[in-house]
Amino acid sequence: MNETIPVSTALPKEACASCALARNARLIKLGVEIEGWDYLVALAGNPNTGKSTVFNALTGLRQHTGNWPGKTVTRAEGGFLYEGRRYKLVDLPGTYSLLSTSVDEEVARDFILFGQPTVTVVVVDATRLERNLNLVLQILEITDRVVVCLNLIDEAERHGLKIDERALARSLGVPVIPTVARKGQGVPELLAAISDVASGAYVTRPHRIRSLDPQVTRTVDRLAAEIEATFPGLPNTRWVAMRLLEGDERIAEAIRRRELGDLSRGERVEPVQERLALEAAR
Ligand SMILES: Nc1nc2c(ncn2[C@@H]2O[C@H](COP(=O)(O)OP(=O)(O)OP(=O)(O)O)[C@@H](O)[C@H]2O)c(=O)[nH]1
Ligand SMILES: [Mg+2]
Repeated sequence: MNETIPVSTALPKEACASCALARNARLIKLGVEIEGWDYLVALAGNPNTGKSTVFNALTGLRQHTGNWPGKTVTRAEGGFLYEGRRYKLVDLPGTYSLLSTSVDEEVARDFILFGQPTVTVVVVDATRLERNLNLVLQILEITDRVVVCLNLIDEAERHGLKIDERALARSLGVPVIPTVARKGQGVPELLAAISDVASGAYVTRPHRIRSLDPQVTRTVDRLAAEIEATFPGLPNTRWVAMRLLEGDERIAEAIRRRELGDLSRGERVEPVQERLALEAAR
């Protein structure tokens, strides 16, 4: 399953040590070998944006791809080696929003929120940018380590769309890499961006909405502290607290049943959860 690209033969003559071509030559697809990884990378995005195509290009695996939404229904894992670091890559089902309710979307939501990926790559459809940015903005609210893969650039061009990816990267505060994943175009640049964000060489400045009312902020902080105390180590407790305040019954139920991202497995649920849920429903 391993596909090793010998650096000497893979390196085109014109490649210099630091350019994207040279860096791609250092990719070794590891297939299902994922032990001992240094970085965990999630592939998130709306349905049918090319996540599994990117996954296959980087791991050498053959996740099911096709031109209809909902092909990936569970998460798939594969590995690659790049510039001496081992990466575990997780291909997720498509999701429109972190607030979505279908089971496949819940798999994606749980991993993005509670799987603690080092980097989250959000694969977006360049022909439907506005709709896709909803999920990007939600993910930017919960993590700094994001790379946007602006895929299907060929389709966008066919429709006469031109996207200023530099302006988009400035507005979002994270790298935006244009790709045609099916042809491997932009994949070297995508790898370089993932590596730079993972190592901290590229410090992102994610766009965030900062207009929360001070009273709401205080309440969210208080709830988050109680959730943290009850589920030690659970990430994104402020996000969970906000859902509770909105009266999200599924999240309240997930807390009651200790199902949240499976990260609370083994922890005892204190009665405080009932109180939090009641408080949220009020
Ligand atoms: N034209 C074009 N097609 C692409 C590109 N990237 C992926 N595709 C095609 O788009 C379709 C969807 O790709 P997938 O990789 O299955 O998409 P996905 O995001 O994994 O889809 P779900 O798992 O259903 O959410 C496939 O037919 C791919 O071959 C691209 O850059 N350009
Ligand atoms: Mg898929």
